[in-house]
Amino acid sequence: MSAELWNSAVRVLDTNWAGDHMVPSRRLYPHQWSWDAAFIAIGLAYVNPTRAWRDLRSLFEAQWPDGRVPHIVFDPATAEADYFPGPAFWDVPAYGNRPARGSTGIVQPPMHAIAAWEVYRHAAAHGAACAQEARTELEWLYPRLVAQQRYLTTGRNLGRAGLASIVHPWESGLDNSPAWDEAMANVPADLALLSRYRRRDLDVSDAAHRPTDLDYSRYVGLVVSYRAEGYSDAGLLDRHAFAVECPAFNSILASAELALAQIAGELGLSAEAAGHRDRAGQITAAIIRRLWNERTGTFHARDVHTGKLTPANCVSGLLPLMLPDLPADLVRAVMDEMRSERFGLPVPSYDRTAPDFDTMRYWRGPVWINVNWLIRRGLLMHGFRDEAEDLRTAMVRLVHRNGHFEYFHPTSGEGLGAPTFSWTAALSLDLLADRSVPAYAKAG
Ligand code: 2M8
Repeated sequence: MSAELWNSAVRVLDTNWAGDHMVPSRRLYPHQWSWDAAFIAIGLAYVNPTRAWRDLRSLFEAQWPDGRVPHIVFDPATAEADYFPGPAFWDVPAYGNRPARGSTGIVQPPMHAIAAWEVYRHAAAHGAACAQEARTELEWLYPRLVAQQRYLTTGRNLGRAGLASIVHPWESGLDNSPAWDEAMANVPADLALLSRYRRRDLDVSDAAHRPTDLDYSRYVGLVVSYRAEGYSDAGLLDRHAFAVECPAFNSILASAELALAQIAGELGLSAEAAGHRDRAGQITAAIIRRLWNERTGTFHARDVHTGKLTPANCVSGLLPLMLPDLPADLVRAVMDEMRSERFGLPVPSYDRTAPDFDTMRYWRGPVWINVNWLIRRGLLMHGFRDEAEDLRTAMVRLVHRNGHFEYFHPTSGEGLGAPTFSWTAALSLDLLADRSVPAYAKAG
């Protein structure tokens, strides 16, 4: 089984390589996506580390001067009509040495420091030349990763509590998660605005699997709102309808600081390494202070406008398990929640018992490999080796039986969405190859 799965994953990644970057899927997502690039690099590290570094480099070459790493880097060779909303809709200004309309103006979870460290860790296995390349690339990336963190922890500290806010559901990567339903209800929905555009995703995928038109009208309206001031964050809370602190996004933000501590240590920057560990500790403390719900025993997203925690139980509420300094009683509570009838392994994206649990629709029920990969990291981090191994086996079986799909039906395992999806293939390689515990020091 392993050789067959390994070879099919390699084929997906070969097919989706576009010269200097990877596309998530040729038809549905024909540009480069930010957090996809990180998950993809983690898998490419085993088969083609040069491409892993090239993909990360392509993404960070599009970094904005303020440090933000755009959620999509547009491929100029792809037509505007092949993805909506495309470069003309986002209409970002020229920046650095990049022409106008080169990217979007929003971000995605900062998985890249984690990816860079993982690729670096595996590079030595490919011989001296790869180890040298890895060192050069890590040195190039480090200051850029630091700038990315600085942007998120300062420019996006909209709640003034030490957490990054997302200002668009697309920034979470968990686009139509029920975690945003309450906050999105306060975002004006202008279906007339949407009617002026064509939803390209519906040409190439099943509408029952995708976000609704109502969702899209709000997504588009939020872009128009952010775009109006050139994607500036100054005074954003006063003029923008959506600002949310997400437990998954912020857990990745804190984990990125820990990865940066490892990277800085490797580069001989011990004072910087200590700074990264401190910041990881501060973000962890803020996640607990702001997003923990004693009553439900799990984490919830906070709407910065209303101060309310979302009532929905989503996979994002389990991801603080990634944090090594999560106190033992909270680890126990998150584990109880994960083992409950609401979730189970592999974890679905949403509470299985919720009346609106939807087995088909994207981030409202289906199982995704990337978030389960993150959950596995958390399990390993806190010593749940048996469950981590069960989860690894379950993910490998799911992909082997059903294919390298974008997401999976949470009961039948049927593959859904894009059929040759890059992060599923890449993380399958990692799951087949890497059974080790991530080497992270505690933050405190
Ligand atoms: C999905 O999001 C894009 C918008 O960014 C879309 O629906 O068109 C999400 O699953 C996101 O997490 C992912 O990065 C992206 C590309 O795979 O697709």
